[in-house]
Amino acid sequence: KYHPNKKATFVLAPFSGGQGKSGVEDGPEHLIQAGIESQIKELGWSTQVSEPLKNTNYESLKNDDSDTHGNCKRPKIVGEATQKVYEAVKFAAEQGTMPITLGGDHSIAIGTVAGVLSKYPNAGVLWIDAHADINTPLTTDSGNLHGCPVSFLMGLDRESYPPSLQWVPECLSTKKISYIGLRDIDQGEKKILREHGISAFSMYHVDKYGIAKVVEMAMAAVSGGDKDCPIHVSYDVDAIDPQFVPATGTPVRGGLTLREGMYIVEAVAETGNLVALDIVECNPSLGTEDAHILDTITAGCAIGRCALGETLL
Ligand code: B3U
Ligand code: MN
Ligand code: MN
Repeated sequence: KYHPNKKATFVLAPFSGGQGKSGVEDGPEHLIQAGIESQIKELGWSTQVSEPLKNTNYESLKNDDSDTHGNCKRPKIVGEATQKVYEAVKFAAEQGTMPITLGGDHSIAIGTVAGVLSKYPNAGVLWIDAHADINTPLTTDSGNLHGCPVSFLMGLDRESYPPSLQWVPECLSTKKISYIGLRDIDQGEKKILREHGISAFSMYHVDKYGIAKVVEMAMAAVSGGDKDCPIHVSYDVDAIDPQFVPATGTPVRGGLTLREGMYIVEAVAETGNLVALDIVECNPSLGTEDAHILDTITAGCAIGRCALGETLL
């Protein structure tokens, strides 16, 4: 429906400043090396590549211990990198292409979601994750900004934002997001989810209703009755169980099977309403055997293919 011409832009976001572990900045290169772009071309898409972070070495900037604001770690580089990702995703969407952003840690979704919502203001966001990523600078214990992107997009606790993130538009309504895969949520996050009545399907709900029903309910929740509602999927690979996706920064057991993880994006593809995809938190450095890296990267590629229609007949 939204992409009859099948044009996609791979936005590479090799950024790790939203959390402490290095290696996640190598995710995009590994996914490209494993053939994600050529696999999607085989599905009939034409592709281009955008590298908004190319001329900055965020890894060297990451060691600046003075870059803090309250409890938040590295707000300056997170603010700068996410703003560049924002511009690139916005541009890709405005050109009528589907932005497929390869992370990097999940803080980059500040840029992707804001970019997509500037082109499609009524888009719904499906946040596929073991974590809710909705801490604010006031609630975060870790200080890692990859645990906070959703709250920045919603403007929660806005007065506590570091100057470098004040550019973020308050673009995401609490009614336009739904989570799938949650199983590790902080107390402060639970309070936010409850107080705002945010739609969330944890692993308990996946077990209770089955993945097909859960995806149907999540899409209904973000679409608000509009059968043509554009959908942005922000996919943190740690939603899938670490037995399938071990090379990620904060693995949590008891997750989605690989098939359940693929089904989510297949079902979105079937609607024709997908307008953007993020694949984040692949960290090849955290594989203790080669098979861990291969499993993680090939799962990332499979998410991309399924989202772009591989398994539709
Ligand atoms: N909620 C915790 C843990 C976490 C969030 N996202 C990931 N881990 N990947 C935090 O740090 O905010
Ligand atoms: Mn996440
Ligand atoms: Mn996560």
